[in-house]
Amino acid sequence: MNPFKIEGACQLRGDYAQCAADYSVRQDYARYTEADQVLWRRLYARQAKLIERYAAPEFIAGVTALDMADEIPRFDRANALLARATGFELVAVPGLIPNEVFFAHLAQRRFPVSVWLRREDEFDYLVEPDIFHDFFGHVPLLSNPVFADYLQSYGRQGLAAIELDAVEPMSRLYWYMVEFGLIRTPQGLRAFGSGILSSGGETVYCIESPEPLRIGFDVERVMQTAYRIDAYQQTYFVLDSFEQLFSQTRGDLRELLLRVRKAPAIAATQTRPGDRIIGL
Ligand code: HBI
Ligand code: FE
Repeated sequence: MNPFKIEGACQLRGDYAQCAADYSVRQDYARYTEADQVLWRRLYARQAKLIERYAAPEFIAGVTALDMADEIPRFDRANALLARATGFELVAVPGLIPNEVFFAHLAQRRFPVSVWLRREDEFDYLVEPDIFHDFFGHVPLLSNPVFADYLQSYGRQGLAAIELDAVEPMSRLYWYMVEFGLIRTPQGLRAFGSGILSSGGETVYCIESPEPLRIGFDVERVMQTAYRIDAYQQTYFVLDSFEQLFSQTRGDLRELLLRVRKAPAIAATQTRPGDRIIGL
């Protein structure tokens, strides 16, 4: 039962044969090999060194609380912590799942986490989200109350966007915030996006490189901006706070979605009058 193909990939990696109607599966911990555990520890060690300097404090706090350095995390243990922190619950899934199922999980404060781990030769890059991208990249911020509320609200908005045939603007919002978002802190720019913080190279690049554009967050501008999935981002959007993200997106987005859905996309290499360009 393969939900959908991602462009270019002939077949999704995960095993969809056993999943339930909501695409959930069991995290069969016994299936992880010692080689998987060694690879997990190497991936974790690489990112743990980088996040002190480059990650948002709220992300670092989540990583510390989840205590995942020594072995591939057990979802039931993480769920006990998340239940106390924000009421979010992890759902084990075989990999990417259809938008409407993904949105429905978020709308019920459930976050889908892939169960399989990448191969050794994918240490630096892989196309589909594996357990390291999903757990190390996404789960820490599920312990932050404002971000948790934002994700649930995003799920609800995503379900409404399907009815309006306006999923693309919602996917861009997810991409530029949840996957590749930056945030200003008293110590300077920091990353909170999962696509960044699960990647060794992009964690440094997004803060240090003079190449990419860094533009102050504006929900309509983000929804109109195209993105690429196979290279470092050419534009990053920068929050002043997580409250800003939540407050700009919690209302009724219908009107905005219909407006953006018809507007031409803005290339990730372009700026627009009114952009708040943020320097290094
Ligand atoms: N499925 N498991 C999983 N993880 C994702 O991050 C995910 C997904 N399906 C759809 C999706 N993301 C994107 O289309 C989001 O923009 C919704
Ligand atoms: Fe992700």
